[in-house]
Amino acid sequence: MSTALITGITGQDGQYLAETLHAKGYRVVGVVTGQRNPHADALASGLPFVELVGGDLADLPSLIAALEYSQPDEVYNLGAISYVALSFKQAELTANVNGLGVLRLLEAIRLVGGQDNPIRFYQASSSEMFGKVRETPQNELTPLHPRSPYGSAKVFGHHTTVNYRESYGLFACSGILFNHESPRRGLEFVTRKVTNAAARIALGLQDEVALGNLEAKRDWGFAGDYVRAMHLMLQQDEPDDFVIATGEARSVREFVQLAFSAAGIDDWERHVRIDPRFFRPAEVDLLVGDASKAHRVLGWAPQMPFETLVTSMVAHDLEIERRKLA
Ligand code: F7E
Repeated sequence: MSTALITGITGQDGQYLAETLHAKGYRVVGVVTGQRNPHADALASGLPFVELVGGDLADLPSLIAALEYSQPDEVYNLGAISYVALSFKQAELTANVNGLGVLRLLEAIRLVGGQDNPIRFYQASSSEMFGKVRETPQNELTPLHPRSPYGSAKVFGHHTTVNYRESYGLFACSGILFNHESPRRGLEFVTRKVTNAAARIALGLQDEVALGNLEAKRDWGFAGDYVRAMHLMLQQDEPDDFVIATGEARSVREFVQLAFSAAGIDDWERHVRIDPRFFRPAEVDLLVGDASKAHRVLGWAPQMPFETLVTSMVAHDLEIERRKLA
C-alpha cells in the first residue's frame, strides 16, 4: 500500500485528490494547520479515511515530524494562501507560506528521505506565474511575469522545486495548473461567488451581487479532472513540469451570463453591481494554457466541458440554498 502525504488537505483540491488516491488504494495522510482547525472537523466527517497529522508550511520541524510519522511514498504540496486578492493584503505571509513553505517541505524531504531519496514530490504551481503574459497560449517554456504577491511566491516555489530536482536528484514535479473549479470551491473565488449568488437570487434570497473586473479572461477547468494529472505526474519514469489547462478562455462576464441563465435568470445585468473593492492593484487580463505536453506524455485530457462545470456548480448551490430554506 502506497502512502500519500497531502498539505492543503482541507481545500478543494486536497479533498478531490484524497478521494482519487483513496480509490486507488492509497493510505492518505493530510497535514492540518492550527489549533482546533474547524476545517479538520468537517474533513473528519466528510472524508473519514484521511489520517490527519499536525503541521504548518511555516514551521520546518513540524514538516519533518509529519514526514517521519507518515513515511510517505508521495508528497503533494497543495497548501497555500490561494486567494490572490488576499495576497495583496498579506504579502509577507503569502511569501512565507507559498514561497518559503515549498523550500521548507523540500528540505524536510531531503532530511527524512536520506541518500537514495525515494519520496516523490508534487508542487502546486499556478498559471498566476504567467501574469502579464508574454505569449498566448502559455506553455511550460513561457517566461514568467507574476502580477501579485501570490504569483511571485508561486514563482519562487516553482523554481525551488526545479532546483531541488536538478541539485539533489529529487523526484520533484511542478504542475502549472490553470484555474480549476467545482462545487467545493470557496465562496471568495469568482466562479463560486457567482454560482452561489445566482442560486440565491433565483430563490429570492438576495437581489444583487457585487463584482469587480468582468473583462478578465480565464481558462476554467474542473478540479476533479486536474487532480488526476497531479497523480499521473508522480507515476512517470522521470520528474518534469506540466501545464494543466483546457485551452479555452472565457471572460468573467461570460461565466456570469451562463451561470445566471442556468439558474433561470435572463436579465443578469440587473443583478450585478460593479464594485471597485473587487478590482486588484494589478490584474491578470488573460490566461489560457497549452496542455499538449500533458496530453502527449501523461495521456491526460480534461473530461468535463465548461458548460457542464458551470451548470453543475449552479445546481449544487441551488440545492444547498433550498435545503437551508426547508
Ligand atoms: O479571480 C476577477 C478577478 O479569485 C478570477 C486561484 O485558485 O486561480 C485562482 O486565482 C478573476 C480575476 O481566481 C471578482 O479580478 C471579478 O481576474 O476566482 P479568482 P484567480 O485570481 O484567477 C489561480 C490559477 C490560482 O492559482 C489561485 O490560487 O475574476 N473577478 N470580480 C473577481 N474575482 C473575485 N475573487 N471576486 C470578484 O468579485
